[in-house]
Amino acid sequence: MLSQQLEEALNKQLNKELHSAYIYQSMAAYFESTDFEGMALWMDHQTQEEMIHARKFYDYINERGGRVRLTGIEAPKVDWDSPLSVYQDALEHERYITKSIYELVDLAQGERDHMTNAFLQWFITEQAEEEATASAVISKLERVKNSPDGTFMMDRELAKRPAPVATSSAAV
Ligand code: OFO
Repeated sequence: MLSQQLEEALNKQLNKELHSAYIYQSMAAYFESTDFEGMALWMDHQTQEEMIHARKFYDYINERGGRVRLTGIEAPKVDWDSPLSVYQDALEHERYITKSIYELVDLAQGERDHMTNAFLQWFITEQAEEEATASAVISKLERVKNSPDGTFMMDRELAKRPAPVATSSAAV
């Protein structure tokens, strides 16, 4: 059984994951509007990944006898100056999510809730990957930022990102 404090914190994280999906879908829409179809697809796949994250929290709260409570999702930003600024925002958002996961881990460890602590370890590994992926795209976009041809080639490269595959529900 989850403590009330942990149940609330996990619900907040579930909302943040849905918000992440919303942010990435808005980034995809921006890329659609500026004809960067590869980056739009990349962001669509990132959106799907965030929905998988949200689902893991949803299933875990239920599995531990908690109650999922969905709340309103904050409206995302809709416009950017360039592909580079989109990915910079993505990295900043991922760093914020990493911090949020760390706080959850601290809470679970403080309560000696080893199951929740174990559940959250998957997200720590995932956050390392999410930050590294966004950083790698930023480095490349920085190199080609004054070259329309280079940016177009990046768009084609980013189109190769495969769709995510859900592993299992809460018990990754
Ligand atoms: Fe982007 O990792 Fe979840 O939120």
